[in-house]
Parts: sequence; structure tokens; C-alpha cells
Amino acid sequence: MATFFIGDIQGCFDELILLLKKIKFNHQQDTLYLTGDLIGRGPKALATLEYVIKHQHSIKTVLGNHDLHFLAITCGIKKAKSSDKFEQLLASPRLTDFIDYLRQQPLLIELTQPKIILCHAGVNPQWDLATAKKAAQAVSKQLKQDNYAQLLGQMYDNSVVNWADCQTALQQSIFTINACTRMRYCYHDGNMDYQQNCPPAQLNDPRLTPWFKLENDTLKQGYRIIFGHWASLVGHTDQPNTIALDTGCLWGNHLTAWQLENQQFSVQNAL
Ligand SMILES: [Mn+2]
Repeated sequence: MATFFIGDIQGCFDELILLLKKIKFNHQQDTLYLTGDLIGRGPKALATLEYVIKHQHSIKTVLGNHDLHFLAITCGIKKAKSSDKFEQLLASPRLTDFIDYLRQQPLLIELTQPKIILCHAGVNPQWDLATAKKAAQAVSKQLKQDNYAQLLGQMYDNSVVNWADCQTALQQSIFTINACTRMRYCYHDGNMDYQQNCPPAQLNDPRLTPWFKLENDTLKQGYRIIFGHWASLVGHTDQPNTIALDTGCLWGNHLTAWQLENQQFSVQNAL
């Protein structure tokens, strides 16, 4: 009955299977939580998504920006680039299954014993935990509705950076998608930056801080926040209660698993 978390797979299916073997993952007994970005840019998107769907009783995930990007492509909102590596998925007779599966997945998962929040990019410091949960649920509800493409068509809006400034439900949804799936650095007031993706040691802008270094109600309430998305951190946050699991397997580094019960990390190097 072990509980594992694995960072961004992004189609690195062979490494996923090797890592599951290494941690002796048992689909009948154990639970695996993924930080999202199951697909995108990596070589085996089709195999990854088929595997996660096949094992959805034991594998849970949140959505990442690449997963949403894939949905946007299937709606005709964005054009697939060869670098996305979505060709096999888009040509698959099971494409509708993939779309339906992703639309059902949340932006945020809460465990209560012990207290953990799982989110692809993070929990914005302008939110208290209750607001974060409510906002994420509102987006999930919209993704399940027939007109979900409307939201996907409007989500790429970098002008939405402040929660209190969101005047409409649509603006709140855009903020929520960006906070949960794209955020890395924030200004000191928690407003989001969408440009920088370097590691903190290389950052040259004193106005910006990694989101997890700002005061955050979720952390104050004793939750650990587990996230992915920020490959250039390579797992380093310098904060005991924020666990960064995107260790850049796609970029030639490694895929990382963290076990809740013993707090051990396991890695599989990129092949
Ligand atoms: Mn991402």
C-alpha cells in the first residue's frame, strides 16, 4: 500500500516503466500520483497516455500545460508542431478516449493524511487554500462541459496576473489555469511572471521570487506542495515542504519518484 509521486513524464515512457520497476510499483496495491505534463515533446506520448488510462485505478494525475496544449490542438485552437510529438496521438483511433480522459483530470489534488497538495506548477501565493481548491474545481467543471473549447481558446492570456483583479469568472479561470500549470516566478505581491524559466541562482531580476518562497497559506496550514513543471530546478527548492519532481528527464536528466511513506527519492536516468 505504498504511495508514490512521479514528476513530468512528457512522453518518456521507457524511463517511466524502468522507474516503476525500480520502486517495485504494484498496480494492485500501490497508488501513483503524477505531476502532469504526461505528454509533450517526448518520444512516446501515445504509449504513456495509453498506459496511464489503462491503469487509472492506480495512477492519478493533475493536468499540466502540455496536457492542456494537446487539448487545445484537438479543438483546432492551436496547431501541432513537430516538436510537440503528438502525431501518433492525433492519428490514433482512440483520440476521443484521450481527450475525454484528460478533460476529467483535475488541476489540483488534495490528500489529507498527511496533508499534501499536488499541482503541476504550484499554488499561487495570492490564494488561501480554500480559494485555490475552489478555483481549481471551477476550471475542472468547465473542462467537463460541452463548450469546454471556449475556455481553452481564451486561456493563453498573459495579461491575467493578479487574482484580486479578476473581475469575471472567465478571468478567474484564466488565472487559475496559469497559476496551476504555468507559474514559476512571482513578483513580491504574488503577481505572476510568465517569462522566466531559469533556475533561481541564475535569475537577474530582483523583483521576482520563486512562487514557493513567498508566504503561502497552503504551506502555513501544514501542507506539503508537490509540483513539477520547473525542470531547471532539477528538484531543488531549498524548502522542506515544497517538493519539486520535474527533474528534466525530457532534457536528458532523470525521472524522479518520491515515496510518501519513507520520503525516499528514486531516479531513473534518461535513456
Ligand atoms: Mn509544464
